[in-house]
Amino acid sequence: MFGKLSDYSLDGQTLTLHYEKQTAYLQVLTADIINVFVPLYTEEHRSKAIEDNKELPVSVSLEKSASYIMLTTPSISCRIYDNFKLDFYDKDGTLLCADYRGNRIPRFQLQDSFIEFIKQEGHDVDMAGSMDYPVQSVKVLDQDDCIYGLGDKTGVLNKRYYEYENWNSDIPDPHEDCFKSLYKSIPFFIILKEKGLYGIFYDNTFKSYFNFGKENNGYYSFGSDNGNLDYYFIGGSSMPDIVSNYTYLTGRMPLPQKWTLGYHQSRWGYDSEETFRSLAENMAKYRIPCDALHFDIDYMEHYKVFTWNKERFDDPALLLSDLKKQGIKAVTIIDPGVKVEKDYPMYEEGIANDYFAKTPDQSVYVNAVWPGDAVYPDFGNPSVRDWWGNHLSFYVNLGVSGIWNDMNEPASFNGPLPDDVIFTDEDRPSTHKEMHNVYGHNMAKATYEGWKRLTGKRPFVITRACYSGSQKYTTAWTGDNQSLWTHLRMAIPQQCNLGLSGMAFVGTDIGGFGADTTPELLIRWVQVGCFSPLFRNHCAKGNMNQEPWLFGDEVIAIYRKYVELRYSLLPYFYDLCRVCTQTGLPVIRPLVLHYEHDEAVRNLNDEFLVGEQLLVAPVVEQGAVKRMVYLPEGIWYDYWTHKEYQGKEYYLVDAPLDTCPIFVKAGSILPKAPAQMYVGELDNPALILEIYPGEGSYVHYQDNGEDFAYEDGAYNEYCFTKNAAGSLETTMLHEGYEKYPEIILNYV
Ligand code: MIG
Repeated sequence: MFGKLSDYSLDGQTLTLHYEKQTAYLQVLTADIINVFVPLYTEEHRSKAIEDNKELPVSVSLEKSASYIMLTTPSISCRIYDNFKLDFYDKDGTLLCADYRGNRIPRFQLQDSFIEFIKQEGHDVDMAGSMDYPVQSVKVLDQDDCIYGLGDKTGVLNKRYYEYENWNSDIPDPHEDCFKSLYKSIPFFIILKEKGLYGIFYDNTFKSYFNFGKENNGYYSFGSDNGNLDYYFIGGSSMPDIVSNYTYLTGRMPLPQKWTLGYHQSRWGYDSEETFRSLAENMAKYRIPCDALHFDIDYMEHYKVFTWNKERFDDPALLLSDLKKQGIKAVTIIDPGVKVEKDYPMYEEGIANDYFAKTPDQSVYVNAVWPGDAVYPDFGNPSVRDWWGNHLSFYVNLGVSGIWNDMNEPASFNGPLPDDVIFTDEDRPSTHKEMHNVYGHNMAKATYEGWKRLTGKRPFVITRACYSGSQKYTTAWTGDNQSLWTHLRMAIPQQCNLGLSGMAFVGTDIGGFGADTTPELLIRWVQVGCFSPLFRNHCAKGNMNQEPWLFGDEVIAIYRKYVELRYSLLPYFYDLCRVCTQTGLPVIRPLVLHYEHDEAVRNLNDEFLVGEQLLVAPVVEQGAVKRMVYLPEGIWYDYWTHKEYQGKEYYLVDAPLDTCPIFVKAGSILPKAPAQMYVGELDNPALILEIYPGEGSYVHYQDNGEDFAYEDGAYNEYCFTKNAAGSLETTMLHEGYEKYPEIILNYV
């Protein structure tokens, strides 16, 4: 396709390659990261995920040999051949990633006549045929390669042998393992090899396709209908290194407000002041710690965003301030769709300023969502983002503490928007086809930036749809799951892969959104969900309510136990968020992230790590009261009983309904807090350190948990180290905030 390499030149860290039929570029960004760019669509990258210039000065050399030229950085080298075939090597000369040179050989093909025949019975014929796209790359797969990442896709942790698409989709049907897309588009994956590993970030916002060995076991491919061939080869010496490098490029989650790590109660259908008051009363009555109640679309007037229903809410500002006295913050939903209605300010202002998406003939594009006929703010336009962000003052002034963005795939009641609807890409007109996958991203960016301007606090934004890099602006939930055991199981690999893909602050609807939960399912779900950064029970209108007190004393007691567990571990969760801001490593981690050489964890779907110190092996099978647990190398302690286990072994452990098996790594120093009903109930409480046998050290972070004063040094950083005699030494790495009145040492 490209022909022979006729000429090339290295300018700084960018290599320009002139082929007979095409010009291409390789840019060395860091020792580990090389961008591959073929301007098939625009001359520039126009990335939504990568915002600043990420090129760091590194030494780059170029050598010529008979059949290729070789670009070398301190860590990787790339051999460049005719026809734009590229092979990447690590610095020891091990081939990591080779372009595939052979013919495409689909594993199976069906005759057209037979396809028509089986379609008659209603089968969805899923051809594993050759995926040939105008923009694509096909690379060699080795026998043992495992593939991780790709955001919120359903199914198992290791994506090898499966195929996926990136097209943000609102799918209310039960999410199945075979779904190709869900709400999010995160075109980043990690290939873990028998020897070595690397990541690929394919920065293309058009509908994209990923075939990880389904077409043929010998190669994988990624491609799109349109856009540039623009991808980053990401090297690194370990999985954490690759995740760090990817988040160096696309950004890391900012430090959250501490209360956002508390418990959130939600339901679509909480629709009046009395409902919210009685929820708060029940939280107190049943002693369930709680930091937030969520206001779903029912708080609005006729589903008009930036309005509040006066009939069902006498005085929202008073309600919110009363809730706050009890420590409970309000999070309100905001959908993108703006109701078409004369004299409705959001509509009128948007029309007057030309802020909504247009049809190709330049009239305002109208579709239907909750408020009926609605128009779509053109969030790719910076002025629209400012306008939207400024209007958030409506919520700030009422006392709202966080914003939850829904329906921002964007969704409609009439299926996908047409490809040719006109949206803006910053300073140029674009189309829905190109901007669809970044609509949620741009909405989140508008929300984050507006909230920060208005409040000076760390914004709390939740989104359903997003793109790579959205972690800089928003947390996310996994959308409309259902009260099904399969969906509880799915929550683990889904959150692990989101974390590997940069989205560290995530959660699932605890108890399940659609369908009806059961007492047992709710309990097993809270045992998993209490480890998600976003810890929220949410369910759909029309289904059984799932507040914990509706299921009797046993459920309340067990539910409370896990909410309390979470509150006791809040300092640990907050530390993990701090670590994430610095390294990009997620809070919830698949075991393979830290034990990549252990084959037993490469396909492990029902256990996860919280940071490096905790391993959670929840029960995700109905009726099970024991389960098999795999512990990786090292010594581990049962969190509840302190029983010692030797790693690299399988164990059958007890897990009655009130027990979620949790293991603590030897040498751990777990920071804990005394019991509270909400974050900040106790003014500067003591820090408790739970100290496990074995050598170890731990860095702990402390600040006011709310604003940006830490950026000017208003924080403490402690390093706790256990010496050989077992006693603890504390070093202050940084001092800039009021210290703990007391640090309590609990030796296990
Ligand atoms: O079409 O706002 O995923 O969490 O409760 C349903 C109502 C719209 C979908 C979200 C869900 C939310 C619901 N929304």
